[in-house]
Amino acid sequence: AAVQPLSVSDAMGARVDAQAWRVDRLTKQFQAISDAADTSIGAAKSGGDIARHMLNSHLDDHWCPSKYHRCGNSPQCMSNMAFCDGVNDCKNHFDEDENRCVVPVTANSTWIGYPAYDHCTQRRPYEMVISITSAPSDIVYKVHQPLKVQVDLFSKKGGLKQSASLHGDAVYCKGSQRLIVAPPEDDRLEIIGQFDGVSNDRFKGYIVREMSGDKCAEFRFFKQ
Ligand SMILES: [Ca+2]
Repeated sequence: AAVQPLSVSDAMGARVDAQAWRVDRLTKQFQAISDAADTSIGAAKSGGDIARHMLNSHLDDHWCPSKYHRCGNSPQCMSNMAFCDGVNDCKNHFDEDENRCVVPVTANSTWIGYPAYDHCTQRRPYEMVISITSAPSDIVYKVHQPLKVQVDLFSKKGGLKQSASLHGDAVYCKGSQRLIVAPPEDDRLEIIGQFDGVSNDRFKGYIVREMSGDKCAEFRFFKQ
């Protein structure tokens, strides 16, 4: 049989499929990153982390299974995907709480971070600035807000000040209240910003090895 050339509608269909596949793949990648962070944050049982968990009972990683969060002070657990999707899932409606569903990392906001410790970055920056350059409105999943970010790193080498400006993709997950910045450099270190559910003007920025999910640096970020 003769091979039929691809029609225009076939080609369009293939393109839509490819786009859907890319979005799906991206979502899965972010989910994997988020899971890795869940694991590493759950595994790090320093005094500071325990205190943080005690202060923020609804962020207690041990109460609910992975990918789930507590409905506030209620014992009910709810999937991350159910948070801020416009439907009340928690009995106490905590998943649709107005304050929780705000995306604190708005377009044009700037966040300045200072190292608490740093065992892994190439540049050992004394200051890291994350600027949200845009927040695209074509949201596929309401629980995830895709973002474009600029990361500026300020460091010193041999007494000389150096700076580097990097651009990349990020996503804010309303369920886990996490800003996830894909690795902006070839060292495959990603930045995971964890908001505490109380203050929307600060977050703890963990530098995480993409493959293992190990935290190897921490920066404290404040909104400028
Ligand atoms: Ca919901």
